[in-house]
Amino acid sequence: MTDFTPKREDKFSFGLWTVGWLGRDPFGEATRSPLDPVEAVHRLSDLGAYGITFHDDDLVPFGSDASERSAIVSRFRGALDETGLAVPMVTTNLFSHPVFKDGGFTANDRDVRRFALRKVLRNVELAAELGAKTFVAWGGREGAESGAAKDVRAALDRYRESVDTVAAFIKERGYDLKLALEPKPNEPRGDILLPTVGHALAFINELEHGDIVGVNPEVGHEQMAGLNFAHGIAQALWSGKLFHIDLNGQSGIKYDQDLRFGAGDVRNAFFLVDLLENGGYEGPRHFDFKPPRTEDYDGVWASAAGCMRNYLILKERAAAFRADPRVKEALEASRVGELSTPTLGAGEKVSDLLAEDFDVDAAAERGMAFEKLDQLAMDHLLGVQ
Ligand code: GLT
Ligand code: MN
Ligand code: MN
Repeated sequence: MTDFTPKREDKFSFGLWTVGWLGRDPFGEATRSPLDPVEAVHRLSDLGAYGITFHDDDLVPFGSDASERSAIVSRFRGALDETGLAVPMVTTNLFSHPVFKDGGFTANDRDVRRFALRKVLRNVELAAELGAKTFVAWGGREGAESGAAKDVRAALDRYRESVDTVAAFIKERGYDLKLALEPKPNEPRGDILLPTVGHALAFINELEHGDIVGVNPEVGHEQMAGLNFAHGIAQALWSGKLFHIDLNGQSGIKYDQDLRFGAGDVRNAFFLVDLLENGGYEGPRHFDFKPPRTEDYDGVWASAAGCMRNYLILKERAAAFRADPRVKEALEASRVGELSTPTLGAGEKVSDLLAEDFDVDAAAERGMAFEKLDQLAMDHLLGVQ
């Protein structure tokens, strides 16, 4: 039996807001008491994680003054030094405080936009100070509930202006930091701007400093839109824009469940891990989940451990799938490798293509043998061989 104990080199990281979620939802109060960030660092380190991430306000409560901030940061740093845990990513809370009710970067109120930008720029300094390499921007409040309330084209102008300003600031300061935009279709806004990976990639192409801007897709967010997450990740990788990832679980098109990784759509999780492990992604395997509010702290740590365990199990299953000679044969029969051959030959002219003869009926009759291949994947996923 394989040992599924997480190691530092597995690069598992967790948001402070995940294990620290108190269980407050739109229908009920908190079911857990606050978690000290220093304890979170120690517990995650003991479980085998390599990193912890946070929003500015998760660590330093909104409204703290400079001396409070520096005391909190230095105590947190002490725990990092003691455990060797890294801070690979930092993000900004532009959604909790009532001032952000209509968004941060795209609020209609210009003063709010200027405040949001200042909050982000200050947090970029903290991210650089703690050695983070990725700075995530999730625009959960950037959106609308009604048609006339938001001029979407103007909002996108302002979104671009802010992201470019932050990226230019990072370059000017010489920070070794990249920005990653996190798409989500809805919740908390009725409709959020940059709702999917595809929208975010198209937006990045319009930026002046898009070279240091990529995406931080979250499993559940794409699935809330009914999309195939592994396909979205493949396109982000293909574009060289997968800077970071939020792993969790989701069962179909409904509210953002933030289940532990591996729960929900386990088939997509299998193909996702296969892709991450073989597709050249070297960044953190970051979990953005919410331990259900039914759990006490024992349940929280069991849930965090489960995220890592499920990743490692799926990694092993995906490796066994790829190594199986029957799978190699099935891939061949399905002509999967043939897709890597360019459609036109090197130097071939369109006139040659136009002149070609083709037996359409014979090609139409050939089966693609995908079902056999998929069943082999199922067998491996279910641990039956
Ligand atoms: C919030 C959201 C997450 C984002 C976090 C980063 S905040 O919890 O639900 O998906 O990744 O801002
Ligand atoms: Mn997320
Ligand atoms: Mn989510």
